[in-house]
Amino acid sequence: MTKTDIAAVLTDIGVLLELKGENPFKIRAYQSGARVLESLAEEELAQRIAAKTLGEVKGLGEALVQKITELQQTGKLEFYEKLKASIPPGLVEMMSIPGVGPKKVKALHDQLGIDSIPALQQACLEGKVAALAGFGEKTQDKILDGIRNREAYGKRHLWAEAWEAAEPILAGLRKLPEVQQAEACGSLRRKMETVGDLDFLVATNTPAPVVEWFISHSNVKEVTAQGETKVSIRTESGIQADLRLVPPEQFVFALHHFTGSKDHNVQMRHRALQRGLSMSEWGLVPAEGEGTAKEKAALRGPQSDITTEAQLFQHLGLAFVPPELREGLGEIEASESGTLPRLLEASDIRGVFHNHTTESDGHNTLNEMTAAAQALGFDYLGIADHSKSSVQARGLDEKRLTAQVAAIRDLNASGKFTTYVFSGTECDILPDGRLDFADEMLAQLDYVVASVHSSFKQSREDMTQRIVRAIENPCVTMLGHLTGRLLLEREGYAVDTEKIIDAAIANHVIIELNANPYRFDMDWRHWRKAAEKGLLCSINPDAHRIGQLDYFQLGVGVARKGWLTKEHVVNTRSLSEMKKYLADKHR
Ligand code: DGT
Ligand code: CA
Ligand code: CA
Ligand code: ZN
Repeated sequence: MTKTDIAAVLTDIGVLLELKGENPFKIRAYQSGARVLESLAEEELAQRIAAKTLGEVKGLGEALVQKITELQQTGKLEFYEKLKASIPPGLVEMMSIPGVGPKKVKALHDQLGIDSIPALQQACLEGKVAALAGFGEKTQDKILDGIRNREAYGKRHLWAEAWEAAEPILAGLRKLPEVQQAEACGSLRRKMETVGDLDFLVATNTPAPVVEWFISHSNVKEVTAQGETKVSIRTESGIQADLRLVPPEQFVFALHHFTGSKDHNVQMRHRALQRGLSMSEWGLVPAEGEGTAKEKAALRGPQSDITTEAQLFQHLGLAFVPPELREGLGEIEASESGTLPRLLEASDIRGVFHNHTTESDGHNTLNEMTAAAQALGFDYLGIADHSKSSVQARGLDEKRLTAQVAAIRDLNASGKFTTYVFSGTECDILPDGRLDFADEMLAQLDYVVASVHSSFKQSREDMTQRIVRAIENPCVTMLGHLTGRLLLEREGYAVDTEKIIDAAIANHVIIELNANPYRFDMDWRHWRKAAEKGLLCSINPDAHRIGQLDYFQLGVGVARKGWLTKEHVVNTRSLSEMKKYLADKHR
């Protein structure tokens, strides 16, 4: 465990003890112990534990030293586990309501027997909470509000929603004359599929006016924490946003630190230590000598030789690691050995497959979709409306599909658009793995996306077999949304991903990276290995209206996160290459 993790446990113990109404001195010992620990350098903690000199640090008594050592060496603490087990989980949960701390929870529990959020809500509605000493009407209203907002605020957010909230804030920060540099860090910068909170970082010598703007710009619902160099707000849409303000010379170190991920940072710090350096949000300083990293960075003054992340990596003998790859999943090793991939870029995409029109459940006509694709500069557009079994999506039967094929042929012949249209289908994979159309029908199309849209509850084995059977059909060009997941809404159906990937490679079937922000399916975690084995990816917006063709850009972000290069992605190919690929597959 790192000192930050250990400090968090100590803080937590303090809170739990307070909930139990323990002796205030004991509680304070844990609280201040956590602070003392935070101020130690990571390497100092390890050194002192090894040398058994942790007790010499002011503020760490015998009992704390023993507990910190246990945590550092085993990652666990029996005292803590027992303490947690002795407290109803509902009490801890109640503290997630703004303004409700351990003292209030204890009072509510002792005097009204409240041990959960629903019970608390009920008591508030009955006016019992206002009647308690130290509470009152105002507090009761605030608690009720907090409970109502909890659901909206407590959850994670789709990357696209987070970006929508972040973009205007970032632009606003960059416009301020006091701001030299501003960046959004954290999971947003790393392009995680969901984002917990936004992390903004600003380089400035005069933080006050920047803080002032940040807490009062148009999207702020509530200021949740405010200091001189760190503030947090909640936006109207319910997203929490942190802003940190650092002097310009510290910016690059803070940028790297707050971009994370935690795992990446841990590995980078370790690498720095091997080179006798201590790496932190404050700077890169010699590891030995007196003082914390912060103090050393302050003493040393501006580190003018490192002003970009590329230089920071270079200082540790590494090539620049794109933020999307910073998950501690081998990117540092690849960077060291010069084998980092040259990641896919949005400008590499030449066209997109898997798009719907008004023929099935889309909102725009073939003409409108083609015009929009042309406006995006695409060389080709693939139409793949639903097949007849998807009744709720007005899936096409053979007759309507045949008519659509003819309409697309005519459109291409008309010379109306420079964008070439491929005719396809998003063909349902029936519960037994057969396709919704016979081969004779499918053979008239340029390509086939095969997708599961029914019988989601099949066993993992049946579902896997079902999909593999579809993949083995020579008419299938690509597999649609592998798991059918809807992020933050619906788990995907259970499948043996490995097996499906292998079947796709063996049968020359592409797997889609569905770029709809709710899907991002197949998950980025599978792509690196799959692509190394030879799997081809298609980045598919699954657009149901013209504006959604743009989703391909989100898909590129996810593909980058999955270590994909231009060569791994089929729709980076030119129109003639694409025509040839599809014709070959048909044969
Ligand atoms: P999120 O907000 O849950 O989607 O995920 P992140 O990655 O944005 O995490 P967040 O907002 O808690 O912190 C932003 C970055 O700051 C994180 O990616 C790495 C850095 N960081 C925060 N806490 C720690 C920590 O305890 N240890 C280390 N090494 N880095 C941390
Ligand atoms: Ca974050
Ligand atoms: Ca954060
Ligand atoms: Zn679909």
